[in-house]
Amino acid sequence: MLKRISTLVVAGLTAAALAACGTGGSGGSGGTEGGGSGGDSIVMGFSQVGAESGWRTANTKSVQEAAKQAGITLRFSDAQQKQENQIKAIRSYIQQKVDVIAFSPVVESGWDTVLKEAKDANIPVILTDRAVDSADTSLYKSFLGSDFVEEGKKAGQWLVEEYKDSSETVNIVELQGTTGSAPANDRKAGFAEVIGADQKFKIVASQTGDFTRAKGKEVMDAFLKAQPDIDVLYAHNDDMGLGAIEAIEGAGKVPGKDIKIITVDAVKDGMQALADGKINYIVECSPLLGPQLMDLAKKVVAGESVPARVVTEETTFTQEQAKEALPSRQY
Ligand code: GYE
Repeated sequence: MLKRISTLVVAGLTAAALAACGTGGSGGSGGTEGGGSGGDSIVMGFSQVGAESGWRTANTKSVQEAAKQAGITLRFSDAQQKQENQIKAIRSYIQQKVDVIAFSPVVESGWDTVLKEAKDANIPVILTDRAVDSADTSLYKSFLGSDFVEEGKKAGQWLVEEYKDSSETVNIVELQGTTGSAPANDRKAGFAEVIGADQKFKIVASQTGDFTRAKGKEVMDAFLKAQPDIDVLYAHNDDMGLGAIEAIEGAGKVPGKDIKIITVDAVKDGMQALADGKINYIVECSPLLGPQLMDLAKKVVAGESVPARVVTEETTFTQEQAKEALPSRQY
């Protein structure tokens, strides 16, 4: 009983905090809902990972704009890359009896309890962008997002092609995304699988840069000090790659030439660096998930069945392709 009361108090406080600092959607602290279609619009609670990268900023914008467009009232919260904040936010949405909960899980593990609470409250959950590793897939209705293993493989395939005529050892350093996150796990695995077929590829150092520019620079600085001979950097996102470029230039080396760089995302800043020759190849990961998410939400709330998995369509970019694509790049 005590536990239950304290849970309610925490949830209540979180709800107040969310209403006070929420950036999107209804913005109100209760009472009548905003949203396009009057009082009875669908209310979605959305727990975002954070604001760690250009990708994330574009994703947040896409979700907020698509909600407005669809007449869905959005209650938005930013978890600042902390799972405990996401769990609090989800509990708060359950207390608020929202119609649907969507979230991008910062890490893969540890969601079963809170997802079970949502299910018991009959509130459907949609995973967006990142996956959970729950064995019970009935805990959520759908997972909308990229195939991160495939992205890692595409990065590896470019490297294999780039070095196909060389038999010398290729020393690779890897900047991983947030530890335990689906994109970090899968981009690492896909890449390792492809390059693992040829012994000449060696990952000499691999560490997390938490998907941020600052951490990417810091870890690359350390790599450069510890590793005398780096041929390639594989960064799990553009932002870490951009931070690493600063470190490489600071060490008097030329990014894109002395050290070849492969990243994932293809946000504007990354594409600019690719067009400028500082990055060699980018695997696209689309953040524009908002419209598909709102479609799924409407169906789920209406009780219609939806596909368990919706995979985002993506491409890759060379330096030449980046120059062409940049002027019309949306994010
Ligand atoms: O690649 C990275 C962001 O989950 C796909 O998260 C997303 C990743 C994206 O911080 O830039």
